[in-house]
Amino acid sequence: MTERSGPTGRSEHRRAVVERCRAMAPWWHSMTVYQVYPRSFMDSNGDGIGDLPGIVQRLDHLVDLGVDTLWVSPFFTSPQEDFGYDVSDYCDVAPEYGKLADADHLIEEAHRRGLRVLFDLVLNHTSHEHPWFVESRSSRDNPKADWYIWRDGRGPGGRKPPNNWRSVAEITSGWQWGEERQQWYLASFLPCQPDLNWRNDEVREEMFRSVRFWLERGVDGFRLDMFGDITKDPEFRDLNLRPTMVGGIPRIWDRSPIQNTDDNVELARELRAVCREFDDVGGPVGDGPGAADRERILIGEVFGSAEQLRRFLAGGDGLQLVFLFDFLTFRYDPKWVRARIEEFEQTFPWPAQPTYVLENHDRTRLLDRVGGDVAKARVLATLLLTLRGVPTVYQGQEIGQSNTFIPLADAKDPIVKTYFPWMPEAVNSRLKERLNRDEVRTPMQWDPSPTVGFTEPGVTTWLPVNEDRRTANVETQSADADSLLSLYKALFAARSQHRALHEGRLDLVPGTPKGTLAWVRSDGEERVLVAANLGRDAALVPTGGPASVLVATDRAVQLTNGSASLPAPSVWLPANSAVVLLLDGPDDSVGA
Ligand code: TEU
Ligand code: CA
Repeated sequence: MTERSGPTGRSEHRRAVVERCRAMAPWWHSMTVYQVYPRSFMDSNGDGIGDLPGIVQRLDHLVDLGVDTLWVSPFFTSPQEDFGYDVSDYCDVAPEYGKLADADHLIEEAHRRGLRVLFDLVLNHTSHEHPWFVESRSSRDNPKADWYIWRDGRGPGGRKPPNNWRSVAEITSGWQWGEERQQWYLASFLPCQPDLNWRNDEVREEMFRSVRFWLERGVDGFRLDMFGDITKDPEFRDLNLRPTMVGGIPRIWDRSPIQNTDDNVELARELRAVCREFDDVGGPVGDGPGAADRERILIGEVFGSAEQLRRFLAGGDGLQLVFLFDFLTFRYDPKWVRARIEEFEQTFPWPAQPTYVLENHDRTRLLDRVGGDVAKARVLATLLLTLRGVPTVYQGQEIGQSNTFIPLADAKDPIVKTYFPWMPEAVNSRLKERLNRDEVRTPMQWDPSPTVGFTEPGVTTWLPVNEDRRTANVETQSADADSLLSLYKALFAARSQHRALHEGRLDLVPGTPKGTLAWVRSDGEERVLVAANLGRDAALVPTGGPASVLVATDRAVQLTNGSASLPAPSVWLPANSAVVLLLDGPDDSVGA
């Protein structure tokens, strides 16, 4: 950040070069992502379970909202123990979601509307029901014996795990006993998800074959599940204790031997090379500036510091993007927000792009994090869509769906069933980080009816419908200019209409009043000022000159053009409000 016009000729030169290159930025630079959890988005055939034809039926919602890229969580063949994150055939569709032709149709229908499509690739593990694992576990010398990570145990009869590697939940070992082989297999997430052995060339080739399978069918890229966990220490060294917090979750172990390894960065390069084979394949998508640009993209689900995660970009030869999850557990505090923006700007300078995420299918909804205060949710939406980088919106976030409380005893989520069946409900109901992921996976609310337009009336939905449906639904909010949905639409529209907002540089404004923060996005002559008041009191933020309002979260937001008592042109922001302003002229004195 704050790389303001430098004093030396050299930095001016760099700025000029950057400005020129921005004009040729690849399509994903200005990408906005909408995450669909297929089981809960739209049910087309009345079985209470969302499906691929259902997604197609609702694609126009994405267009109306103004996003340009759809990410679909896994819909491949699976026993659904982890609802699709346990794949048993990478090249086919689970019957409850449709047929292969439905996946093709989804890509086609999305492209026809100018939307890009990302699928979700689970490379770290398969389902234990995948034929590869069934074969692998059957004996020590079958052809796929080495396709998963098998080791002899320690102690008498090898009945103790090979080392101290922990599963992601960390409360149990990462090793599971395989009776037939009398050996242990590694399962980083759940026991039903054995980790593939990526050091085996046949595994690599076979997985790359599945990647090509979807690239050939026209998919624009992939979200990569647990990407940083794939290649582990070849020496199987023990983990050391190092208690810390990562993304609001307590971590006991230093996972560096099994997470974000150099070999895993190498894998990012290999995968990118596979994608590059397809960069010129396929017709144009949409009619925007990047219309003919078929670069396929990779966005990694990775965990660690921004500094560690940047390595996955491999200087432009690795993943194009990594998810930065800090905002999933944001602190509603201008100092915290400012520090994150500074960190992301420093770590991911142009042409790299940071990413911003407030919600996904794993974590507590943001409305629950702000005590149900919609004004705060509106401020956060404004940050998400005006910062420099790629924003992701999770289905239902745009209408302010909240967590649906579901007691642990009723959980379908395997995390609860595997790791926390012992947890008393009295404790669970008080946890701020919700354990049961079902709570954020209830049906998408299209209208206020009991089955919310997700399925036919009277059908029992796979998870219960949230009671907030009466106000948090697409139909009701579409008819209300002051709704959260209308705000999201206005923000997406401003973002795509103003290059400064989707491709411009970002400069934080120093010295704004207590409780506030502000930044300027600029591209050539165009300058947009975003100011947010996260404080308890109203505040006046100087605009540095004349401006006009593009979007405001609150009707009370007001511009003051300078008067005897208030000489500097400013914007008046009530508590918990934000504004997006188009500045007149290329003046550089904002915040002065
Ligand atoms: O999640 C990986 C992961 O470590 C976390 O997101 C975890 O789910 C969360 O901290 C617990 O609340 C990915 C997917 O997003 C998740 O849905 C899958 O279950 C998991 O991988 C296994 O594939
Ligand atoms: Ca269905």
